Amino acid sequence: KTSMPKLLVARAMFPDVLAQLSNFFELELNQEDRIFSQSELAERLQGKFGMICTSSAKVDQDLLSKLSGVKIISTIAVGYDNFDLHACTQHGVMATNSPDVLNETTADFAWALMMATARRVTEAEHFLRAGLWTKWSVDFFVGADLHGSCLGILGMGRIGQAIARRASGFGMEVIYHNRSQLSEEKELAAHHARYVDKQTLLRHADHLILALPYSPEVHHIIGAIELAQMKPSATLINIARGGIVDDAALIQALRNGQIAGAGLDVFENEPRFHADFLGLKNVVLTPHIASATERTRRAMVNRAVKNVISAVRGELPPDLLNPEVLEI
Ligand code: 8YV
Repeated sequence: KTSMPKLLVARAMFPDVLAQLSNFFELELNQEDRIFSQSELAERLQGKFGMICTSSAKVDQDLLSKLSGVKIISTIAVGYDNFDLHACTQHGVMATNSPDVLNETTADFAWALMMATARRVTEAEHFLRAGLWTKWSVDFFVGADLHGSCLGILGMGRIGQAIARRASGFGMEVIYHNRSQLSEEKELAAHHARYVDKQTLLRHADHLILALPYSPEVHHIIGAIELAQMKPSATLINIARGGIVDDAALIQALRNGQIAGAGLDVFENEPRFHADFLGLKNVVLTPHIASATERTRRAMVNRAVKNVISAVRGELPPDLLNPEVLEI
C-alpha cells in the first residue's frame, strides 16, 4: 500500500472545506492556531508535499534551503509578500494565492472603515459606553462627509476598482494612482475614476484608501512627507498591508492634526502593532479582518485547497504565481 503524501495545514479552519484534502493527503493540522517560528516551520515542513498557510508564514530563501521535496505552498490570501517567489522557483516550489473571491468583501470593509473614521463611530461609542453622555450639543462629534467628497485610491487593482464602484451611490468623485493607468473601459466601470500622479492624489483626496500590494519598493510609501501633503481634514484608510505606511510618522501626523483620522486594518509588525495608536482618539483600529466574512473566508480556503489538489494530481494549480517553476 502506497502512503499518501503529507500536507501541513498551518491553520485549522472550516473542517468541511478541508475535508476534500483527506482523499489526497495525510494532514498535519495546526490545531492550536499558533504562528510557527521559522525553525518550527522548517521542522514541520520536512518530508511534506506542501503547505496551506496564511500571510503570517514567511517562506524565504533561508527556510527553503533547509527543505527538500516540498512541491507547493498555498496561501489563503491574495497578498503574497510573505513569499520570496524567486527563491521558491529556484527550489522548485510552486507558490499559489487565493485572489478574486475576496475583492468585494474587502472593498465593503474599506468602506466600513472609511465611514467609521469619517463619522467617528468608534470614538462616539467609547464616549457613550464610558457613561460620558450627559448632555448633547450641536457640534458634538462632528465629522467629515463622504457624499460629495473626493475619494482617492492608491493601488487600483481588483480590490481598488471594487472600492471605486461603490462610490457611485455616494456621489463621490474618484481619483486614483497606480503603477499604470487603467483602460478607459475599466475607469468608466470604476465610477469614472480619474488617473492622477501621486502628489495630486495626496493633495486632493478627502478620503484616501490604500489598496496596493506590499513589496519592498512601496515600503513606507506613505510617510511623513506624504502625510504632510494631505488635507488636515482628510482620512487615511489602510486595508492593504502594514509597512506601506510608516506607522510612527502616521501617529505623529494624527497627533499634530496633519490629517483628521485613520482607519487601519493592517499594521507594521502585526500582531504586535505600535502601542501609541491606542492613545489616539481619531483612529479606528481592527485586527486584519477586511476579508473576514463566512462566505469569503470559505471561498478563500476552498481556493487554497483546490491549488494543492491540482498540484498533487500533476495538474496546473489555477492560481500559480511562479509559472517559471514548471520549466525547471
Ligand atoms: C488574509 C489578506 O485573510 O488576502 C490577503 O492578502 O491580507 C487577508 O485576506 C490574511 O492575510 C490571512 O492570510
